Amino acid sequence: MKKRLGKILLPIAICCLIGQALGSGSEPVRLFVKEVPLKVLGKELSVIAIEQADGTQGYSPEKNNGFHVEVVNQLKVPTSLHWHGLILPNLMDGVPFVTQNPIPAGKSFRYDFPLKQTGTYWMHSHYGLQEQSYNSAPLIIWAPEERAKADQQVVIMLSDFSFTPADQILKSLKGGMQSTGMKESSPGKKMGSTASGKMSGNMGASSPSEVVAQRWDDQKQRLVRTTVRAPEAEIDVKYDALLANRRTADDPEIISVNAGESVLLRLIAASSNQNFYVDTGGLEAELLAVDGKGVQPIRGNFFQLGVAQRLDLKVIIPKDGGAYPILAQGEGTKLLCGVVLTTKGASVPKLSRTASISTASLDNTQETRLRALSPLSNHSIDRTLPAALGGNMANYVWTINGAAYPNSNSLNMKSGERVGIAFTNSTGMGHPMHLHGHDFQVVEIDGEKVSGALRDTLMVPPRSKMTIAFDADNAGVWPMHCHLLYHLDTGMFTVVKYEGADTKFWQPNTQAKVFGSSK
Ligand SMILES: [Cu+2]
Repeated sequence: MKKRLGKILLPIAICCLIGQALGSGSEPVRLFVKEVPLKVLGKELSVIAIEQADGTQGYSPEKNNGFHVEVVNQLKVPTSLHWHGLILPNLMDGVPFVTQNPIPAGKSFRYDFPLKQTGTYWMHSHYGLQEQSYNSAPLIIWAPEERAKADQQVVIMLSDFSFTPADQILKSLKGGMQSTGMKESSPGKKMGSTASGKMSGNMGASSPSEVVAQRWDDQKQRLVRTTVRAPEAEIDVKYDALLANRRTADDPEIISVNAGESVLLRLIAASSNQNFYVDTGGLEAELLAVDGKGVQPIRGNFFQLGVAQRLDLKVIIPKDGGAYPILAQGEGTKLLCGVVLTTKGASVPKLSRTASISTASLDNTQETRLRALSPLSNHSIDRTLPAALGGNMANYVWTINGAAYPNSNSLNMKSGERVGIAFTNSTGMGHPMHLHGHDFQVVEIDGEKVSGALRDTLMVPPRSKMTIAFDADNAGVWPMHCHLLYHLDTGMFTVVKYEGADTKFWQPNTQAKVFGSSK
């Protein structure tokens, strides 16, 4: 038996070694993009999942083995998967009409590259509005130091749910804009209408009321929940429910944990248009990483999480055990979702799907406190590119530097430069801005210089100015866009382009044609 096993294992080992040396050629993990049933609030519907043959959601490779995936498109329509936050070769980035052609129905596409990072990442379709149908999954990159962070680790994917199909949400956003006739006021006010199946809800900047917000408790040096009299956050899509690991709060995932042990919560905002506040309640948490990248630990029990961002929160289960809900409230809503951590024998509380009051906008309370564990090298910025975030309400169009995609405007740079991008948000909504293919550092927040977090997605709050910096060391054509799906699909999308980059796949006009297709 041992001999037989040796016969099997030896060729595999040799194969792996060759594969590693070449950076490709390893046996890929097949990821099936397929339709699956999902029951939400008593109704059965068909959504999308990214699963391995054994049903595992997504892909969680060992850093040292590299990334080896064959995406098999089992949908009836084209797709393409983006590996969010990964530093990878340009043509592996998975963005249709920027770095590759879409994967046709029934076809597959191979992705192979070495891994440079570890920690909490995720994958999602970059095709049309498929992300709203949960064409997304976790992507955790393992290494011994990631495993050593806690006794137990839990992935919590947050998403937003509407009974209204995504293309109709987009239609009502566009239609709603026209019918409300708000043309000339400030972009913030103009962008205030709300789309949902019912076309009801938070219609823009409200007058101050009691809302949930985050506060830094200076005395105890921790991030906490507070309530303030302030306007409710502006949102433009009103969802029917929020989901944690695809489940509503009244039917939450119950996760067994051990008394006295540490648990690392890897939270992923895989939502399409909904930002969150994360509440660990009675468990004191230590924020260890944002967007997969280490920060100097910050304590607290209340955290901000913008669309597409991640939080690694370490909690310790008390010695006498118990049941501990981990909740997320949607920004500008009363909607809640969550999971429950529970020790053996503890009675599990019922969770409500709604909070008693709504929330304020995400702001810079948390971001100004974050310090990268591994900041960029000490070097001044060679080139600063402006990125003015705006909106034009006449037809629900969101813009970067006054232009809506598709256009061939790009932010241009040269290899070897330290590049800054200066965001100014003149609108009334926050925009979670994502740059593909690079880690960047937050270096300035509202006029104040900081050695902030390394990230791949930056929440730029309403009327805020923030500057990021990164080293132009990964040539190509890289998308940079708002990660609110209905903003990116209506123009808040551009590319950063290296001088001399190969642009053969970059076809803005063709890309724009599939924006807005929900399948
Ligand atoms: Cu946006």
